[in-house]
Amino acid sequence: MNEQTLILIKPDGVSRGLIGEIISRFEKKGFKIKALKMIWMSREIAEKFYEMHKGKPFYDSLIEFITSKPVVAMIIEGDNAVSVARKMIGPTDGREAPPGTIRGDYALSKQANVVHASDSPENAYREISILFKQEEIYDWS
Ligand code: FUP
Repeated sequence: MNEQTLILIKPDGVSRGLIGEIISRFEKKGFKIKALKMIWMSREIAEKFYEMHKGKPFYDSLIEFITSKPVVAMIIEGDNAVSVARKMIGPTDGREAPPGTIRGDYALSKQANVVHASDSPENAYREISILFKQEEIYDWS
């Protein structure tokens, strides 16, 4: 099924010069890039984005981290985009993520894990609505 998902290149990925590498992986896989921008998340946006983690032990540190430097946000589209992108990024902890996944190849941390991808179509829709306006999204058809 054709789907959209939200990818974030996190502050560690941006500052380590991995923007091109990460975009390239999704492009080469066959996804269409529907929207792309570098943003510095405000605390308010970050809290909305990660609202499901509020109250968890890592929450304050996560908000601090994601607002520390700019991130690159993009919407990609393609067949089963949500689950395929989740497989491509790998599990949360870079130390456990298998080689070949983005986190497995570039991360050695659970927090600074280079990349985010929405975990469900509902969350993809929610996250896209938080970060993008309709006029920022390109219609390839
Ligand atoms: P993921 O879906 O793999 O991005 O991971 P989660 O939605 O469970 O967590 C969101 C982010 O919170 C992770 F990318 C990193 C951070 N986190 C921690 O720092 N410590 C944890 O124990 C769990 C998550």
